[in-house]
Amino acid sequence: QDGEVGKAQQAAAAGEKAGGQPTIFSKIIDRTIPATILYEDDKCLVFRDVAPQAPVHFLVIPKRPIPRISHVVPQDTELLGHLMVVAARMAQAEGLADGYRLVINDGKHGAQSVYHLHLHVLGGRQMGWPPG
Ligand code: DGP
Repeated sequence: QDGEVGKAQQAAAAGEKAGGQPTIFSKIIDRTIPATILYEDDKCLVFRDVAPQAPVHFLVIPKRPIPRISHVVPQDTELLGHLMVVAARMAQAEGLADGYRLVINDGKHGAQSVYHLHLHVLGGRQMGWPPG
């Protein structure tokens, strides 16, 4: 597999082996590597995607490194709700009044490439359906 899906599949294989090791997103949280940060609070961080797939494309991540959505437990309910509320507020702040897409990729088939849970918020253009 070439391209993004191929990369995601390789990352999935590596992610399974690494078993919850810190990812590049931990380094963004602790400012070891730079990112364009849009919002931060005690539970989450919002920053622009380095490879935007739409005119507006940012990520909402929990500071606690949950590896993937399929690993969440009932105790994560409040945190997950918080991420959704922040995503919606930030979409409004970014001017996405005509709508937007929220995406969570999970695992190999979901083409997840970074094993630190993140919500993608994409907007500023017409989206298609179904996604690829
Ligand atoms: P996913 O395929 O759902 O795991 O998406 C991971 C996203 O993370 C992808 O859209 C590119 C983005 N990304 C990867 N590395 C970095 C980075 O170092 N900085 C930023 N800002 N985004 C990154």
